Amino acid sequence: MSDQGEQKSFQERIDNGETIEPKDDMPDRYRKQLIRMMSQHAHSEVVGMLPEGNWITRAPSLRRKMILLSKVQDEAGHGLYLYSATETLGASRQEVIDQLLEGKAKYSSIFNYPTLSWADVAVIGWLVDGAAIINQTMLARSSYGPYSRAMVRICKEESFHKKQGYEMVAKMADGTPEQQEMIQDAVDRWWWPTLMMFGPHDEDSPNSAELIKWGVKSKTNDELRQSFVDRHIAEAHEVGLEIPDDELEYNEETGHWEFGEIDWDEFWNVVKGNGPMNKERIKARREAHENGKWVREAAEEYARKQKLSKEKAS
Ligand code: BYC
Repeated sequence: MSDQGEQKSFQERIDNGETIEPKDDMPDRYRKQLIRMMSQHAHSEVVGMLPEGNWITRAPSLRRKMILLSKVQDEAGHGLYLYSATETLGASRQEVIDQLLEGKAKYSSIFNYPTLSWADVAVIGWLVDGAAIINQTMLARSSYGPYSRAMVRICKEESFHKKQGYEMVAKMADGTPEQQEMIQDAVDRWWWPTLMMFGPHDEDSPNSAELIKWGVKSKTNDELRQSFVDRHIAEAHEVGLEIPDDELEYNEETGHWEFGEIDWDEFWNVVKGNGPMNKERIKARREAHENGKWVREAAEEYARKQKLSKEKAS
């Protein structure tokens, strides 16, 4: 779409709240932005299985193990929806996965932190899935049909993920002194990295204005971060947990919590690949990809045979 008139009518469609579908004309830049964002999102879901997956074999009860197994499987499913949705834009699954395995693709910074205790599983469900829901509820109204429809399904599952996390957080916060210490320690370690999930401040976010203009996002990074803070501080206080921020203060006038500054050097360091677990995460994905090679080959062979037998029959 190079013609200015076409670009204008595309913008009108967006402004009228129409959904853009894969075969519709769209500006190259819209397509590129979506491939960038959706593939990063797909990678985040798949890499995001690793921190919690670390605890599957050590879950403290059968019930907790079943919940965790099902949650981690859900994240794999989210990755599949999102890789499929990205394919509708003409980016092959192979191409985007190769970028991840070569260490060239971004994925959410949050998954480059280690899960040191069982309490981290609870806090990931509560905070990380809680942050994801706030962001993804907005994306469920995104202008690109396949992305928004994937988000509707994903949000339903994320909502269960958050509930199971918060239930576990509440239980530990009401448990033995050791359990209370464990859960507070996990909150102390995950709070700030979770705030980083929402991305840089609006003035430092090169993509936000364009994504908002095209109806992909409808809120800015800072607006979403504020919603997260307001909601989760109330939930923390309800179960007697402290938020590790000395500057936290409720502003009666705005009705919002004011909070301290994020360590942006830490954020960019993690995004650039130098976080505590970046190398391990990519190594684990490469190994999983290599171990799954026979499945991909078998599926391709099956599809080839099906095609041959259909051709013979016709
Ligand atoms: N980490 O211009 P900006 C889950 C990058 S998984 C890494 O504001 P944008 C779950 C950004 O990509 C779901 N990189 O970008 C799974 C850009 O770089 P490029 C996680 C980040 O796109 C398992 C640059 O910084 N959710 O829920 O407007 C277990 C400038 O940023 C980050 C998603 O993936 C970051 N945190 O906004 C449990 C949501 N932040 O590409 C749970 C989908 C920024 O220009 N994505 N960058 O080189 C989004 O909503 C948006 O892309 C972002 C960034 C808010 C992340």
